[in-house]
This record gives sequence, structure tokens and C-alpha cells, in this order.
Amino acid sequence: AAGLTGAPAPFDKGGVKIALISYISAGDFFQAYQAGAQSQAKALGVDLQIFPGRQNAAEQREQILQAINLGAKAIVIDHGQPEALSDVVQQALDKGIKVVAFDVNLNNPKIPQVEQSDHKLAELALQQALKENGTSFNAGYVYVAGFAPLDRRNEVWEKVKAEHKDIVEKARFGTVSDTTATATADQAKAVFRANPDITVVFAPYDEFARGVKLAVSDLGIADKVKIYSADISTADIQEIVEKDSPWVATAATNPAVVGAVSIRAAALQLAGEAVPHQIVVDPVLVTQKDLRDAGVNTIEDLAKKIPAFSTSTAVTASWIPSAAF
Ligand code: SR1
Repeated sequence: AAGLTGAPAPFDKGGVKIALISYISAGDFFQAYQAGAQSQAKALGVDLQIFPGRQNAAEQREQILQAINLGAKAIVIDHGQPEALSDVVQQALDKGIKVVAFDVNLNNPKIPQVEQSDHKLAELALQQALKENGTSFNAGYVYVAGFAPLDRRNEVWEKVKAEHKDIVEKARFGTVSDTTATATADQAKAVFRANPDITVVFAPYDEFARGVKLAVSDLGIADKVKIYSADISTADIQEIVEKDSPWVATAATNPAVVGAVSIRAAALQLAGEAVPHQIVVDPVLVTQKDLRDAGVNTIEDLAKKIPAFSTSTAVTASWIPSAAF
């Protein structure tokens, strides 16, 4: 493969191998994240190999070992269970392989951590919930512990409840699997049947929100419940803007940008340049009203309305070409 003119080694010669090892790859967020990573890799002349996640810690460990054996010079680890990964990640570091973590706390000063500012993301969604519903309501909350972004968002939910004692969490539920939305929908139906007084659901992952919306629509209670979420995709936008949708706001980054940032963090490390330990991509609040008023139906429409949504100045350098998405 051709090298990148004007780039430092090893990018002056093409074909640098980087592996992206995901824990979850089903769903819009992860597909867009991988597409953004691939696009940035292409712009850098990098040979990016993506290992599909199957929510399986043993398989993710195996894939890290495979990437080491295949000669990857850097590995990006996207979600996962830290306790299952630390020894194989250490093996990679010991071999001089650069490692970047997205949304998995590997707690190693040699490993830059990419995240979406999950505290801000949860604050944006919850502030909108308070603005629209006041500070006294019965809530459903979708949460699965053990995922770094969900744990960080949970800290904000706990803080909001502590500050507003009349917000009552009537039920907590959620599943992360290869069928997150439908599994969460089944749980949500049982929750709504048992708690008909729930008026607000905080579902800070778009697959959760999609599941809750499905349940709300099956039960015919869209006029009684409002859903506040995280993440955004074209399919999400269509569900948010449709007539009578209970999904009223989401706080989100562009996942393709987060994927591109993850690859840039790996590339800068390989070029011997400084990379901050914490790399943050800031989210924006997107409301149903804003989307409808602006006639936004796709991620591309949204990017045109909010140019900052498609770029991040995090971990870049003059020799790194922009990714196209
Ligand atoms: C199961 S964790 C799901 C979250 O990971 C990413 O941070 C996305 O924002 C998604 O909400």
C-alpha cells in the first residue's frame, strides 16, 4: 500500500496494521463507530482489521491474541470487561503494541481512554427531562451495570434523584445482548403493566430507548410516557420524529467521529507523538422539537444543521487527513 506523503514513520510507508476489537457490534451506534474508524484508517493508509464483538469476553480475549499474532502495531479495544482483558492487553503492551481503549476502563497510564463525556451526556438528557416534566414524577430507568459509559451515566441519574426527592424510580430494568432492543421491550412491557403511573423513562442507550418505545407503542400509552435517551442514528431520528412518538430527546455524539478519534489516538501513539490519557468527544442535546422544526430526517441532515457534530479536534495532527463520513 502507498505511504502517506509528509507523514512520519510508520505512516510514510503504507499498510500499517491496526486492529479494532469490539465487544458489541450489533446496533447502529457500533456500526457507525466502526464505519468512522474504517474511514479514518483509509485516510491514513492503514490496514484496519475489525474483529466483530459477540458480547463474549472469552472471544474478545482470543481476538486480542489473534491481533498480536497477526502483527497489529496498535489495537483499539471498544467496550469489554476490564477484568477479562488486563492480562492479554498487558501482553500486547509488552510487545510494544500501542493500545487505545474506548468505553472500557483499562486503568493503565499507557492506554489512552476515549469517551463521550458520559456525565455531560446524561446531564443534557436529564436536564431536558426536568425542563419538560418538572422535578416530581415517577420514572422507569434502563441500566445494565458493568459497562463504563452506562456506569458513568448512572452516576448522574443517582445525583439527579438525590437532588430531587420527588423523582421516584419505580423500576429499573434492561438487557445488553445481540437483541438488546427487543429484550428490553419485553421487560419494559412488564414494567409498564406493573407501574401504570410511570411518565418518564431514562433510557441512556439508543437500543434501550428503541425497546422502551416498542413497549409503549404495543401498550398504546404513547400519550402518557416520555423517553429520554443517549445516542443517535438515522433510524433513531426517524423513530423520534414520527407522529406521536414518545421518544422526545436524546444526547449524543456522532459515533463515526468517535471511531475516527479512536484510530487517530492509535496513529499518534505509533508516530511517537503525545496523546492525552483522557480523550473526550462532547455530546449535544437533540430534541424531537428541534428535529421536526428543522426537517431533519437523517444523520446527514443533522450534521448539516450542527456542523460541530461531524468533527472533533481531539487527537489530531497536520499530517492526519480528515476522514470522510
Ligand atoms: C452497552 S454500552 C452502550 C453505549 O456505549 C456507547 O457509549 C454508546 O453511547 C452506547 O449508549
